[in-house]
Amino acid sequence: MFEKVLIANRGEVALRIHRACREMGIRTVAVHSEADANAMHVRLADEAVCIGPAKSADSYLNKPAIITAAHITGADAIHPGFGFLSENADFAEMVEKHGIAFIGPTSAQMRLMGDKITARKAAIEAGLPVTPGSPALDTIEDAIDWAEKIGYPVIIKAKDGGGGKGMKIAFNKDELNQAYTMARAEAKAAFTSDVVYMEKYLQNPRHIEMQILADKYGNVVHLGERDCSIQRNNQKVIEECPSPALNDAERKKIGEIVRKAVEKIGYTSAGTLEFLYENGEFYFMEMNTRLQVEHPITEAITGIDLVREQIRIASGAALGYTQDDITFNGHAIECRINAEDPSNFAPCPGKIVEWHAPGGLGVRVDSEIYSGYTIPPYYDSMIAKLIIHGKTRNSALMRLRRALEECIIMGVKTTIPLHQEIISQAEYIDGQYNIHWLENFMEKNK
Ligand code: MV4
Repeated sequence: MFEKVLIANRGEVALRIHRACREMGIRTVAVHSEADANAMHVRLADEAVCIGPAKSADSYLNKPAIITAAHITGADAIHPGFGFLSENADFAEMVEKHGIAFIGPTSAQMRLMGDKITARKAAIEAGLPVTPGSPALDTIEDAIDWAEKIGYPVIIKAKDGGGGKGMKIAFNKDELNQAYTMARAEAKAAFTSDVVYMEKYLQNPRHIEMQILADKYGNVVHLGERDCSIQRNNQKVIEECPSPALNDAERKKIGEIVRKAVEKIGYTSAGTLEFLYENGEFYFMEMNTRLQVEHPITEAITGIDLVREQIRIASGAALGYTQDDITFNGHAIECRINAEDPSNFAPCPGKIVEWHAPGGLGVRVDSEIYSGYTIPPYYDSMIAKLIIHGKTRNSALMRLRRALEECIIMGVKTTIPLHQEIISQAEYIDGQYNIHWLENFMEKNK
């Protein structure tokens, strides 16, 4: 087992990783930018190394600085968290080459599943359901041929795209030319490659993702699904598990398909397979080869500490349990609380004058903020995650409503009112929503 883990991240996930290490008797190294010198995980870690100025490019994305910090502190493993370098295969490779363990998949697995076209190919070969789609489209003629084969509407995506950038939809042949040309132009401007491909466009899907854990001996388990459809601008706002749209038979079926596919791919560590779900059918979209922001809701219903399991797997331990040992209890919902103006989502950094966290049975708050803490303007605006667990979805919703009322943050505007608004809507309460629901709701209530 590792003696010392360097946490190559900041904010609530850095504290989350520190906590898992602490409970495992592993010492921690916090790396931080000059702007994060007063962060809680920096204070709690056994050692702290300043790796650069506030700008992420010069600190949290500074590969040599992070690896040097690992060497001078004698860390034998690095946990990348999520975001930043967590899915950067070059970084994972550099870490491996420096004889330090990377807590995550191998760089080769990251490359295979991180590229949308190779991931789609690997998914098909591993038996995962995908949307009808095309290979790379070199010319508009290719696009026209493939659109005829697939059937309109179609969506054109950039190979290196992500988070909805560079996607264009065509409902008929007249719209295809512009969609293809715009997608390529945007891809060329925004990404390294301007390669684009096409899929059948699903008009009102849900976004359901499956959590898996795989060790280095071929053991794979799935930890159920998370419904992440409540989102805006490709930013998740509320996530829940289990999904209100799935019954136990569907959960079991897709779970087994995913488990077998991950075995075939030979993936190791924690991973998440993202699907679009429409009319009872799953369509593989992409795989996230990292721990995800919303992992705590899966922890709430399975009782499994995902960061602990990532560390155990990276250290060469076997899972020690099989799918039959995994049980799902109750219902969990996560609200991402951002320091943003809820009327326009403008980031709202600044000093937190007063912070009172909610508590009680089934209430978890993952956050690094404290009274007197100043939220820096350099990083993303998420400042806390409220994770609620209850026996049923309704009891979880009642508890969430109570916990949001108890959550006091003075000094900065937050998205708490938005969460209170969403969970009071009948369609949300009935679980009847898809990926467009929140944007439509906000449009109607502007
Ligand atoms: C799609 C789709 C509909 N049909 N692919 C958005 C970013 C990336 N994850 C892929 N995305 C989508 N791909 C097909 N064939 C709709 C989306 C999409 C979306 C997916 C999940 C969560 C939120 C979304 C918001 C807009 C579009």
